[in-house]
Amino acid sequence: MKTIKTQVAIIGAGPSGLLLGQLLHKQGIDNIIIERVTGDYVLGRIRAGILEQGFVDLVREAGVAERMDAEGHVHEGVVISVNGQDHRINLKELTGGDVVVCYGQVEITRDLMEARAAAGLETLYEASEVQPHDVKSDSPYVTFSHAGEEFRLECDYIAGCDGFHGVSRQTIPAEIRTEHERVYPFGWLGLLADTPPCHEELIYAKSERGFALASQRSATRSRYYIQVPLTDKVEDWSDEAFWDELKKRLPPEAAANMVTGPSLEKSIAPLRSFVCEPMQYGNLFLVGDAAHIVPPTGAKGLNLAASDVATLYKILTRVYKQGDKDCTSQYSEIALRRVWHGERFSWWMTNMLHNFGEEIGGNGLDGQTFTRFMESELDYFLNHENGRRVIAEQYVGLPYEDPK
Ligand code: FAS
Ligand code: PHB
Repeated sequence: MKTIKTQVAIIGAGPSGLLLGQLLHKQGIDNIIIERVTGDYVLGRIRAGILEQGFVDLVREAGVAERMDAEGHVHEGVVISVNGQDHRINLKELTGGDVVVCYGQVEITRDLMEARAAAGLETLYEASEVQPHDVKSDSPYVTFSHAGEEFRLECDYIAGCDGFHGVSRQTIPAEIRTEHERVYPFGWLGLLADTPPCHEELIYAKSERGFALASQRSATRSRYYIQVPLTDKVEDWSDEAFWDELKKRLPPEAAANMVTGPSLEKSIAPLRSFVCEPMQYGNLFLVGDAAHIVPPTGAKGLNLAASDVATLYKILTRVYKQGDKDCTSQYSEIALRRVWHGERFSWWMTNMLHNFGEEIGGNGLDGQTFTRFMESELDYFLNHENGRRVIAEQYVGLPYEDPK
């Protein structure tokens, strides 16, 4: 077994791991990333598209914002449509200036990968049997296989950035972990196409037929979703059937502007709310999807990963720059406070905008009664400025919290 050393071992080269690695590098903190698949495989995942202000600022602090600033689209508002009636949430006006940026997760990940390679930082792709050890000690380490060789990576801290199906969360003993979960009775069928967006801003549409979302990646590339039953398979949906259903759910003007085309990618994602507490165990810190999952209705998944990264980055910088090791104990509490705000907002938006059919949608109500309660809630929040402000503040993202 070959022994190598670093200060921070990062498991996972998704956006969490790459962004953390870049920020630590900027502070002169040595880190190595261990990734299970190839870089191309990571880039092949079509995921998020909306960046909160805090995420944008963090990418700039990491020194990787050039393409995002050049190609990302600033969105000052977002539309919530209810049975064809549009309600524009003026994000900038209601939050005193905050906005969101439309720039794909794939692009952010690509930019971070390129910056890491340019800085000559080590990312070990196609690693296997990755396993954290002695995380409660001051000398934790990670073992793994890579290119036919066995490795022991000795470090001070381990950042578990390895997503929902990773190894890090399982390293926290089951008797220590509390896991909260809500699995929704429907999924999202997503389609990516090289067609111009049907509207300049995003449209979250609630209709009698179910939820739909009109999003975008650029002026020439669109991203759309429709709510589908969990029993649906992606092969059940031809491109034509998707476009027809999408037009029936979006407001009339957007449907009329719709430019259809062949799908570049089409997939069904299940929706769940999930939180693991605590988000740390000894010198192991869970970051991003390794610790929490949200339904994408609030555009929070990637953005909550970013706020975890910001918290851990600030704490580790204090450890190495000021010798303040004790501040590591604050990570889980600070991260979870913002995670739960994002979880609640995403759960709330999902409840208000989807049709629950017969499923018991929560509070012991049958689906149709629950849906009626939620329609009334949505009606109140959309038709009162204070209600729109609540949505706007959460959508642009609550402020990040600094360690004490
Ligand atoms: P990731 O899962 O992205 O990355 C984890 C990395 O760890 C992966 O590269 C994986 O290969 C690696 N890994 C796993 N196990 C390992 C092991 N044992 N050893 C080494 N490496 C290991 N969020 C939004 O904000 N908006 C959206 O619209 C949205 N849509 C989504 C659609 C889908 C289908 C999915 C699945 C997620 C979506 N998300 C969305 C959430 C998503 O963007 C995540 O929040 C984001 O990828 C989180 O990044 P990471 O925490 O880096 O986790
Ligand atoms: C996307 O563009 O993929 C997207 C945007 C906003 C969401 C969910 C997904 O809430």
